[in-house]
Amino acid sequence: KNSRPLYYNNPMWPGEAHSLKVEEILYEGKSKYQEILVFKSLIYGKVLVLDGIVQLTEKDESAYQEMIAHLPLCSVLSPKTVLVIGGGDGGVLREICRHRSVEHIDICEIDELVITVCKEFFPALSIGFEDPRVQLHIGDAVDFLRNACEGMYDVVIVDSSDPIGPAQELVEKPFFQTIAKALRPGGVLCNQAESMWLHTHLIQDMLSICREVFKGSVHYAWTSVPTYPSGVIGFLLCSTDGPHVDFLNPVNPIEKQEAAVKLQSELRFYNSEMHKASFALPSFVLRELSTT
Ligand code: AAT
Repeated sequence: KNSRPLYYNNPMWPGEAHSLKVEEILYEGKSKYQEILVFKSLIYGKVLVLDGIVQLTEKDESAYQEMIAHLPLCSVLSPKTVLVIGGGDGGVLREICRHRSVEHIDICEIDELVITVCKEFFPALSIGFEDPRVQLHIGDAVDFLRNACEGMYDVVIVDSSDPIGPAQELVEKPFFQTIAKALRPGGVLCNQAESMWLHTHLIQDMLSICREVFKGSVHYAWTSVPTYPSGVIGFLLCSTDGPHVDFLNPVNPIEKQEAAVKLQSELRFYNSEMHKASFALPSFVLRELSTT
């Protein structure tokens, strides 16, 4: 349609766009917060797009959801309470639910329509909402965290969209401070942290905020997601003051967990080798991130 915006003008990646052949448009709508689009692509299966930005495709969603969930969950012994910010498709919930030790998962998603649409078009992801340990909260994560109990969570996962639109405040210092407060001593945050090829300044800013706010360890990891801008996406892993967390050598390896054989055959991307490898950074990234 002529009315569609020109997506190569997105300020997060000016002058750049990635194209996927649309076989069929399955859903187009607008919520209070964003435009929602679901289409069937030629090679990547169904695709979820928010405000013109690909959030997931059926073909490569496992790379993102498995890494953002298991990197933090395998870095602490016996995680029990988890908070997910964003993640309305349910894929991160699906991954967290694989951990038997987990007793309670809160999820705070701002846009109820994302959940409704994903339940219809992405049942393999939204299955995450069916687990009885999951409690859904519809609202802005900034407010949710302001009211969260102190020291309540072992792990917080921020699976949020890019910081334009409803996720703007989710890269600012007060937000990270409320997360640190909501974590128990030695608790862990894993935060979606954009592309090392496109957003080194944003990553630098987030890193320096997190180094001030989180008194344990702070690391950057990354993975390959072909349909995200530049084909990679990063994660910020931080721990609060308390028992030391060694992110690089998982203390709670996925291979050693209960029902591990079944679990490993279900995982498409994550394993302990991928975990360790994800912290290796190219020289230009090491240089740019070390000065902050
Ligand atoms: N797993 C899919 C990947 C996502 S989804 C990001 C979700 O964060 C969206 O459903 C959006 O509605 C939600 N969200 C945005 N802002 C807020 C907020 N303030 N509070 C709660 N939820 C919010 C992310 C893909 C990353 C793509 C990188 N280019």
